[in-house]
Amino acid sequence: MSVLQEKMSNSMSNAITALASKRVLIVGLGKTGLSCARFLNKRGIEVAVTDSRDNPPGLEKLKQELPDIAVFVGAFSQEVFERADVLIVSPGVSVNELHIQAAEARGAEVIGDVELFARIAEAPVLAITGSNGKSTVTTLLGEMVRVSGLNVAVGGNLGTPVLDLLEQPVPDFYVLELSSFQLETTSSLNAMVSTLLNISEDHMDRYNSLEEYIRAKTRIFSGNGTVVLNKDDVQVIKLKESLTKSHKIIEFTLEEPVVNEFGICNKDNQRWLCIANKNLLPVNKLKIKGMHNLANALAALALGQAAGLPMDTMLQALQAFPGLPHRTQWVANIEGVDWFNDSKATNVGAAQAAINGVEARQLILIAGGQGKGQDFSPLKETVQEKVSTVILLGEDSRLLKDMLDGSAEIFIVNTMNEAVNKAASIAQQGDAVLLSPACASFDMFSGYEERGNVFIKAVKEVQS
Ligand code: UMA
Ligand code: ADP
Repeated sequence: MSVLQEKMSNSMSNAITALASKRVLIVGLGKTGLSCARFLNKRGIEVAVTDSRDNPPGLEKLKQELPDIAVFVGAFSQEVFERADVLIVSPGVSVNELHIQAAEARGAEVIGDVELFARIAEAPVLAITGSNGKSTVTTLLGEMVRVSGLNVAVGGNLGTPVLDLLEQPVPDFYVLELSSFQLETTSSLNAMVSTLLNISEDHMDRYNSLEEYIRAKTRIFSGNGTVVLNKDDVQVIKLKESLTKSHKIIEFTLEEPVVNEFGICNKDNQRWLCIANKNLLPVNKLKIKGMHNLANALAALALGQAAGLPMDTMLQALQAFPGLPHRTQWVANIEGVDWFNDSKATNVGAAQAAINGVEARQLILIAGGQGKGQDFSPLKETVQEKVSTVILLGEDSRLLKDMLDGSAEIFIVNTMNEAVNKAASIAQQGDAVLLSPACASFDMFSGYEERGNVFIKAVKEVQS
């Protein structure tokens, strides 16, 4: 066994041994809960699992694969929580949940899967959070590592639970997308480089205030790694003061950058991505569009540079990156009208970015769904400036209509098909139709992917 392998297996066994004498309860049986149960069971740790739904998504698989594990479904029971020394809580379950609070008060340890991962992982972690752009930056940075000829494991909120990444051979880097929910239960991350891309209201049904949401996000900076900050975001840059002593900071901006910053320069009537006054790549070489995507590109370059990746391979990966589905994804041009699927825009900040990023004679916006308690008012000004018609659907369509009243022509419809047909009946050559809901999708769909796919299907029907 090499020294490195020995060190790795020591760290794995220390974290696991610490759990061996404890009664471990996994809270939540979705992707995360299932991955925790598999991971710990494989290493001989006895666990129990609980979920407050009667038939949680991971139940069938758990029963098939690990029939001996104790599972408690239906309303959370005090008795089950009382027996636990360590709670591994899924991101969808709030740590303010009464049973969790009570367990913590009597001395139980409350962690998440990312915390367990952090105690075990032996390769450096590059960590990304923010209200918007996380998945894009995470995927892009993962590509930059890969194109640089290194091994990378990419996961977290993006979809692959972090403990699953530990089942693969140890890579050169872990690139993790982390949500505020995941960060709430994480304290040992110590990322080599981390970033908080931006802050706009989201998940206000889970947090008591924007400050509480920001506090959860800033946990990504734990340790003493390099921090990448968005100079243009007032809420983000406010955090700089508290960080300067322990962290090296790199900033990015959509303005002209100064020393060591990444930004946008104008030269010979062209816009360039640059570092300080050095041009890196003309903006028109990028496949991903919109100012928000320039910010994402700059953030990824800054993260990659701090991780020691070569600039030339990073730029190669950036030029080739087509973007992710459901993020300002171009779907079709039908009789001169461009259709875009931005179903992943689940909050106002994301929708504003997409609306500002689409160029058209007139823009028709399809929005609505579950607002998650967020303040819709910042959307009004953006709609007034850029949007001619708004078509609303979903649970909070009335709330949105009241808020947007007077800023554009507004229609309320019942289904995505109706929304698409309405948009098709209004749009004229040179216009664009953008699905960018500013809301979660769970009132009508299984998630943003299904919502985007239903939209695409309806658009294709208009086309045929
Ligand atoms: N549950 C309870 N009681 C509750 C709430 C939830 O028992 O009060 C149970 C549910 O019944 C369900 C289980 O918890 O069975 C679901 O767990 P979960 O919501 O944590 O979902 P997972 O399937 O484990 O997926 C999670 C992330 N989900 C959330 O944060 C809500 C996934 O992010 C992530 O991809 C996955 O872990 C792997 O890391 C999704 C997401 O929507 C994409 N994230 C939010 C976002 O991006 O805005 C933060
Ligand atoms: P996240 O993983 O944080 O939800 P994504 O990369 O999946 O972020 O993008 C989701 C949506 O957020 C996009 O469809 C777009 O509307 C918007 N968006 C992406 N990047 C940014 C950014 N840097 N600033 C603001 N909005 C953004």
